[in-house]
Amino acid sequence: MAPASREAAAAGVTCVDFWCNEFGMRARIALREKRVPFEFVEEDLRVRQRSDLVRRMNPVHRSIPILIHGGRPVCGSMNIVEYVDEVWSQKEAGAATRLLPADPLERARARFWAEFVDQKVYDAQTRFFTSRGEEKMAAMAELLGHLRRLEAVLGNKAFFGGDEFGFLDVAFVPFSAMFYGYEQHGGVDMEAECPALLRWVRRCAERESVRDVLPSGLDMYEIHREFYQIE
Ligand SMILES: N[C@@H](CCC(=O)N[C@@H](CS)C(=O)NCC(=O)O)C(=O)O
Repeated sequence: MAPASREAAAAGVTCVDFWCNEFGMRARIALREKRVPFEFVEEDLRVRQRSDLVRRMNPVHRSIPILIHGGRPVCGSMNIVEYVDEVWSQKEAGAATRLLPADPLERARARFWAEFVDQKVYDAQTRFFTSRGEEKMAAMAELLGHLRRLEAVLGNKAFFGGDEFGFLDVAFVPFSAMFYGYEQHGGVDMEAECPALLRWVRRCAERESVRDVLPSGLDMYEIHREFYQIE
């Protein structure tokens, strides 16, 4: 493990992740929103075998991201976001207050749509990248359908929860790094297909937390080509 910065050591927070992991980006955005110093330990997903650290800290799934706080692991990206939101709930200078809405109904809705991203969007995106021919085109159409549904949830609001950047924005914004790949690989014009989502992406990108974490569309596309062996 690389030596931690003094601040990260003081906070006792480590995030084990790979730079282009959509799930892990959520954890890192949440930590940055809350101004929590943390050590980043890279787990290279291009290497098949998971490290001893991952196998020890997440023996059930052996997946990343993993947040290690005071030596104890928290696994599952949205679980990590909720944990960070609860533990660092005090307003630090310039930090986000709560990522989850205060209202129970709004909280339930935010969790519902975050799960929709994990199940529907991620699944269609994976099929889009891994399939060929008609199957690929069907996956793209399905993916666009899911994105339009999310666009309807966003409506005229600045962010999914209203005026403030919050839980569902954190859950979904990492996927926007793939939009360039959808265009290059699926031949769609994202601006024309989902204009409101694209405005939301630009709004999110004004945030330091998002800019610091999200890779460029080109870098994401290149690594997906490598992962999925796309010519
Ligand atoms: N539901 C999990 C999904 C995490 C996940 O699937 N991570 C993948 C990378 S996208 C992983 O670590 N896979 C381990 C491997 O490929 O060996 C979460 O939200 O954290």
